[in-house]
Amino acid sequence: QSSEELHVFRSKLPDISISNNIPLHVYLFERLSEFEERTCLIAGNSGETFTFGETHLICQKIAAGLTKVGIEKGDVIMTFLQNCSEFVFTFLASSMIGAVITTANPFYTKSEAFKQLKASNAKLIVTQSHYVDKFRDPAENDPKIGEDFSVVTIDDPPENCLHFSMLSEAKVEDMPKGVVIHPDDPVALPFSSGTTGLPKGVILTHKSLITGVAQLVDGDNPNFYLKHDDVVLCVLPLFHIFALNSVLLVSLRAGASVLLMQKFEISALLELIQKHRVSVAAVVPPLVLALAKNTMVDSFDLSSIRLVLSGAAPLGKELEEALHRRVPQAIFGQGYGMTEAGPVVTMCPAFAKQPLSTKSGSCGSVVRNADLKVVDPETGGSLDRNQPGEICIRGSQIMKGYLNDDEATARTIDVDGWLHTGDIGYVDDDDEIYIVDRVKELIKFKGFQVPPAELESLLISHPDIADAAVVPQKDDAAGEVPVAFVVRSAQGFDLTEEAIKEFIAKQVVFYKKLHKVYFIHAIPKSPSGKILRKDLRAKLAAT
Ligand code: AYL
Repeated sequence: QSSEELHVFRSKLPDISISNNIPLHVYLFERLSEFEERTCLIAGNSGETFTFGETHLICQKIAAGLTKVGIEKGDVIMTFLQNCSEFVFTFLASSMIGAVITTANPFYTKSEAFKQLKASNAKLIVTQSHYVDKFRDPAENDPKIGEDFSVVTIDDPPENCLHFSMLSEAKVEDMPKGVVIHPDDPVALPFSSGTTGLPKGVILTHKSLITGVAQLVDGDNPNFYLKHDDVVLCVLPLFHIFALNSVLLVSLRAGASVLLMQKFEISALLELIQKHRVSVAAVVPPLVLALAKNTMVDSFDLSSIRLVLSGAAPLGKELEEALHRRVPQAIFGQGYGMTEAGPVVTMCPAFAKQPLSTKSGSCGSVVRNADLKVVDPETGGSLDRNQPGEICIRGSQIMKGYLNDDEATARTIDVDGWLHTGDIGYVDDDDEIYIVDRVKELIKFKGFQVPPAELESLLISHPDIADAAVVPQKDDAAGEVPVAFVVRSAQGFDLTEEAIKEFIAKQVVFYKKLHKVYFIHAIPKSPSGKILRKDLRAKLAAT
């Protein structure tokens, strides 16, 4: 930074003391004796409920069960599940024995699932029986069920798999004794492509996840104030950090109930909100769109909702206002974050116990106990208010680094501890932050990550494709969709757009599908060989 002034932005909320030197599960259940009888989880489809006391007991049993099936401290367990109580139990039980959860999307294709399985070196997968086939018939050097990893299903187990009761019916007395957990030990390993390249394991430690939760719900004046009688909607997937942090973990800590929904279906959602009197809803922009536009909404009582948190992708003002007209009593606000950032960077201060006003379109203010700066992407110097630049965040909540990728880690977290988000934003005169652009490659389809590098490597593996680049195209419903620029190889002159789309669609989860293919003579690249994505995006804007 040399002689220039360093502009650092801090929360208006004072720093608090955070007990981040204990294991995550101990922190989350710290007030168990107070919460014991309260409802912790509500399974939306069955109506089954678990109190905090029951939840804690089940988790301890599963911790014993995991040990019985050979899981030890440091081992990785993959959850390949939609939202369900078993996800929650497995996550917390894993923390209890010092193991690590890698969360994967159960809609992943076989090749996506195997990639994460191999990269994370998971020893156990917890899933549903109808997903097990994705882990069968491995290729030559892929891990094998029964040899390299075990599979537990939460319903009737198919061949070679164990039933979840194997874990949940273990005895609490058999919990391993003497497991010592260090604050810097990993506890979660979600995958993210970050600012560039393929998906990578994001190492989140006990300390980072505790800090991330405490920044939201701890202190006398919590930034994201949850009350004991709150019912928090969990319709967004728990395998993604947004719901994991801002729905599940914060509710556990604060003693609020979590209503688990397996998947988004508008009428079931509206019914559950009405029935369970949901008071806090975490949403993504496409869900806001559905709620704002669907006429069914008018026939349900949504008066219980007091707070709506939107995150994971940009939310348009018009959309926010349209939904607000339907739930006028609710406070609206955004959170902005990134898996690697632990995850929340900024949060709406109108959600605080002593609320501060916010402007529509802002993503809130930087979380407490953290530093934020805005840097000029050209010079690297820090910028003052109202000047857009790359958002950087520093604090104990950020990831330890990427799994087995020191180079990507060093590219993302600099020597002074700043995590570079790849997002362009600015801080206004009222300390509110606005995200205006993204300099990283990442494409966001309905808040889901679409890493262009992953699609490019698939495209290039096609014998008739000589070169390819994937960039985002604006889309009303999804925010952005991936589109490809393709250079056909000499023998590939009759390769069609449809054939390419199908070739990709077979290999990827629904939100990574290509929406359009443009044929081109050469991919524009910098002298060092980097794809000039800006040029391609400009080309799209011009069409
Ligand atoms: P990842 N507005 C605009 N862009 C956003 C926003 C937002 N409110 N939130 C996230 N993004 C984009 O890792 C941004 O480009 O985590 C960011 O770098 O899947 C990228 O999404 C990160 O994608 C919360 C609120 C967690 C948000 C989050 C972040 C989850 C997305 C907890 O309470």
